[in-house]
Amino acid sequence: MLPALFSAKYGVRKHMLFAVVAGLVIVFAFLVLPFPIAKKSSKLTLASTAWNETLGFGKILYISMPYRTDRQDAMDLLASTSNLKVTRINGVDGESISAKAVPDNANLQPSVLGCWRAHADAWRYVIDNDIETALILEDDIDWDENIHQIFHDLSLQMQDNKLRLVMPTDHERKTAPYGLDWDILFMGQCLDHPHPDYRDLVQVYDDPSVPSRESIQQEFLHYMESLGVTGDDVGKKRLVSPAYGPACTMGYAITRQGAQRLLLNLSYLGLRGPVDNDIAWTLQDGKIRGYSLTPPVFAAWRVGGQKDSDIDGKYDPNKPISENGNRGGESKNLKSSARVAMLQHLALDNWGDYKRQRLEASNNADDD
Ligand SMILES: *[C@@H]1O[C@H](CO)[C@@H](O)[C@H](O)[C@H]1NC(C)=O
Ligand SMILES: CC(=O)N[C@H]1CO[C@H](CO)[C@@H](O)[C@@H]1O
Repeated sequence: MLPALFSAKYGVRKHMLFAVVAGLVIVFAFLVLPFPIAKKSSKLTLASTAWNETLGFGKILYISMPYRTDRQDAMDLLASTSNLKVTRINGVDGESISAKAVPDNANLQPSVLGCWRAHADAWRYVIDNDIETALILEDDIDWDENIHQIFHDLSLQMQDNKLRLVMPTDHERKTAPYGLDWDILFMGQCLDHPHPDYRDLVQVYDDPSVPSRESIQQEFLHYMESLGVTGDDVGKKRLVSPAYGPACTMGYAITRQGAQRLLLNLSYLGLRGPVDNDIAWTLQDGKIRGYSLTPPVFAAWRVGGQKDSDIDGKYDPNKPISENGNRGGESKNLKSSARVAMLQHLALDNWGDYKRQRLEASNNADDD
């Protein structure tokens, strides 16, 4: 009996000891692990959505004229080699737009109107499909092969963004890797200039995928300089700053509210010029809130010749259609072009591989 009694007593003590230790651990956890650690890890969790197929956005849309099947092949191929999923929005032939459907006071060439219409369709898609944020791309672009890492780093900045006017809501902290405090985020502009009174509003951060100074176009070097990024920082830092005069619509993100504001000011109320000009004017009027990323992360892919533009859909048979071809194409402001990387990733030397295998086998046979 004695041993049993002893072990029962010992068992009670063991349970008590366990309870005390567990209690201490819980108290310790509450005292010593306050919010910053939890916050940091939830920021990282949210940023990690940049590794998903839509870069942490609700959708990636791209605009392409229905007849540019060559560009659609290229976009789907490029996206697949970067583990991205893109959804096409059809480009619009301006001639097909009824005079009644043209916004008030828009006195524009059909091709310019068609370009506006395609973007307006993308904004509508965002609203109709209840998408919180979408990336909108044109079909002739390139990006860096480390695009997921670039957006992961951007997310950490945007979640903790000093350009914000109000603290992020719980909903934003949970679901919005880039925040929801903006209407439009320019990432493929061909130039921008800062608001003269707000040059202090800039978030500067390290990004190992920023190209060297030699690969950055003058307009962006000037832009960075006017915001105080000079010397050795050029080629190392990326900037988030308020968009004020961006041109080109190659790559930008919008929030649902951004889509509403764009449709309001650039359709319902009228249209004052080409879509990118009117977005810039609306930013200058202060009627939408936008940020720009500099250097931009989306760039035009250029092959030379008529393939580079879809302005009126027609082509001149007496002029070159493509001068350099995709192998000789180029894009600017990128450190490591995904289009160039794609050629290497998919390169194969099938018969060479068989030949090497055979050689190896016969060498091994000789050794035996
Ligand atoms: C990627 O993450 C975002 C943010 O969480 C989400 O809205 C989107 O649906 C995700 N995309 C995919 C393809 O899962
Ligand atoms: C086309 C159009 O009417 N745009 C308007 C957008 O909003 C600003 C500010 O309200 C107006 O000045 C523009 O005319």
